[in-house]
Amino acid sequence: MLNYDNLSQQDPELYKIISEEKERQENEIEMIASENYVSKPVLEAMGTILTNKYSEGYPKKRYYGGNQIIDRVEELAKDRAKKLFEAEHVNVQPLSGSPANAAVYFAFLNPGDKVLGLKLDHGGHLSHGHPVNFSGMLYNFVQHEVNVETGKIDMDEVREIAHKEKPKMIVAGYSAYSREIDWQEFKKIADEVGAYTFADIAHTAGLIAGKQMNNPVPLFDVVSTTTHKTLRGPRGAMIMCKEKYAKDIDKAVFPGMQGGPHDHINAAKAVAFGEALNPEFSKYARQVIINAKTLVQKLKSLEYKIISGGTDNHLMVVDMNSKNVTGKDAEQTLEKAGISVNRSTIPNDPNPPMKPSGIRLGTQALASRGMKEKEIELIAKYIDEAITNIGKEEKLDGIRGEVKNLCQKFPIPSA
Ligand code: DSN
Repeated sequence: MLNYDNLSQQDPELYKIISEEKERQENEIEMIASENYVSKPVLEAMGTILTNKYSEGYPKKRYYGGNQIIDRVEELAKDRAKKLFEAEHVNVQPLSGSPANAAVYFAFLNPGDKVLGLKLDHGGHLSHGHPVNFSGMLYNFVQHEVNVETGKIDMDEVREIAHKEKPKMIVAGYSAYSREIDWQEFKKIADEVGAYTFADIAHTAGLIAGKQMNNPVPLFDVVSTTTHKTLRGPRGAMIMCKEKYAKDIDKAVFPGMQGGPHDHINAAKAVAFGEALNPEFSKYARQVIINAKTLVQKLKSLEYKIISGGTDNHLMVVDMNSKNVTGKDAEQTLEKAGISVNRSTIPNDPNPPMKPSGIRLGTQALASRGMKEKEIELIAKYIDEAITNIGKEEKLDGIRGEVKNLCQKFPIPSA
């Protein structure tokens, strides 16, 4: 860990809690598809004095003095992001994924406008129109589903709904969908009905930056992403768009949605984008996908049902009905065995979201630790042993010990 001498002396109570979390991260397997480990340089940038500054506005157009150096931080983050994703314009100020998406809707839509997106229980995101979310409350979302048989997005259905509903915007890019997305076809459909194209690549940004998945940025009107998932940067987000929408997006983020940017986080974004521009990052992105495919294969051989039958990215949704276990029980059992996953709905889930039928697994954090196929096979075995021994505390403790031994051979990058 970085040097926390001052923190440990002044606030031993909090320092102890953080140390325990560090130990947990070091000794447990992280398979939540939206998490990762940042590098030490990213962590260092987040802990800098840049947090002391207020800088409402944009480089050279701030509402506060003393921003001549902060401007350079933000410009660096923007330039690197543009290069990484071939973007015409980038706004690096969004604080997180949902506010970034809110800013996109603010920029392109009026309340009540129609948007087409994927249903949450089919792999979509809350901010893609769920009724309990601001997106579903403010805008008129119509939603498509994945095909019942294949578990994949059915572009014929998307086209049919788009032609019938004539949405003003089509959103693609998901939180629990394991397949490549046909950005070209989405763009074609949007052009047919005169809709804006919006891609939310929060989950796959690192795999796109690492050149292992297709990039919607040159094609779509606007693209949002978080920076902390496969992209391995600090907690935060950004929006990329065509130059012609730059002003609208910037206005929607500030003053539309947010106050002052978090300059220490923008500095850490710059560091992470720099890391992602390094050719080594492609090797990581490639290994993430190899690991995910290996995990699918192994789990299938152990008779787990994988939604859509496989994966093209870092994640998969496992239908735990194939083992007569709920997603909640699977999540809690795996937690006891030292493996973090999250419960997940499956398409047309008969069970409620707090007790859904599936779990979602991701392999990006494992790849960041340097784990490869051999370790993934072992982890699949631990998962299966844990699920087979639900309720047997001693057995789960034993697996936890084996997990810890494995983890100690692969230190986390941020430690
Ligand atoms: N919480 C993120 C995820 O787990 O996918 C999305 O908001």
